[in-house]
Amino acid sequence: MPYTIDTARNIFSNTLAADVVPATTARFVQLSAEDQLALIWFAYLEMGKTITVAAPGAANLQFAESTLAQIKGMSFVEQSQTMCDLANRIDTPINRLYAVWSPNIKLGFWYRLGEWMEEGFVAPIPSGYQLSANASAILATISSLEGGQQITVLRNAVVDMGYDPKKIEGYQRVSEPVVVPTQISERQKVSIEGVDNPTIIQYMSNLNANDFDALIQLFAEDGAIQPPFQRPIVGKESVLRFFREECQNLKLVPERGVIEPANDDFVQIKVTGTCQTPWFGANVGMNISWRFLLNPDGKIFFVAVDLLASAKELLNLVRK
Ligand code: 45D
Repeated sequence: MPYTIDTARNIFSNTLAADVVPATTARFVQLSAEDQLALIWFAYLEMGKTITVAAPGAANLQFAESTLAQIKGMSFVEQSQTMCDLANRIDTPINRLYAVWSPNIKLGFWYRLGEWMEEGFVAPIPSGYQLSANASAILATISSLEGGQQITVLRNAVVDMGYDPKKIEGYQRVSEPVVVPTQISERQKVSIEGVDNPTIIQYMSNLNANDFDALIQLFAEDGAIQPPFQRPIVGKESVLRFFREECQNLKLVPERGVIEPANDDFVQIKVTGTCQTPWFGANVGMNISWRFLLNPDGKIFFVAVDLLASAKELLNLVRK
């Protein structure tokens, strides 16, 4: 039977992803808006004691600048309402703007609001705010997670706020400009224990170099990528857009892997290692696996990127 995207998703099906992340996100979105904001505030403060988030670049903030200025000009009551509206995902002008921003713009926007909350320009979480019992339990869960899982929960919370873009007719996404790829001579050589397949080596190297035009050439026409806890993004055009909008300045550190033949002259390859986001750099190494299915032409038909349940999973290269 020829592979479909759906059957491809099952390769190396014994890979253990950090399901605690979507489970925690699902609990989080049930909370009241006030609780959501306060919980993130406490989680962010707590995390800030051990890991520092990098200030967003100007490119990430330029599209949020006028909205930020608008919020800064509001009264504390209006500011609190605006932040609650974001968490409540209702239909407001600001929520419609927020909806079409790339994840990095959304994160940069909240980074700046957080700074202003600390500096007294934006309404703080009321001192002595009491989290509900549910919110306290979720905060305890988040605190117990490893760093890569914590920042993924926070990122999810931020990405899911605002109005639902699918409800905006003909919406145009807004994302930061694409940076120039790293010069070939400056690129670090990739080596992966157990995997010398050129498509895989080039995938890692091109992604690390922000060379998305070269990267997309490695994919089959109907190829797909499945980011952690997301549905597959299918077709070269959509995959390229995803790379340009959401994958700049990542650092992939693949360590080891296995290659084995699959049906119909396809090849399946699993690689494990870590990945860094520009927001936290080497402070947070996320434990990752890449599950590739290459077609007989050596093109990527499917790749799933999973955030692993634990560091122990990095050694799970069983051929299943
Ligand atoms: O509500 O091979 C306040 C792909 C309180 C590509 C706040 C990949 C109120 C292919 C604190 C102000 C991308 C799939 C809020 C690989 C409030 C590929 C602010 C994987 C919200 C490997 C909160 C990449 C703030 C991966 C400012 C896995 C929170 C990338 C900031 C993962 C949180 C990246 C930040 C992650 C979180 C980044 C900056 C998880 C960043 C997370």
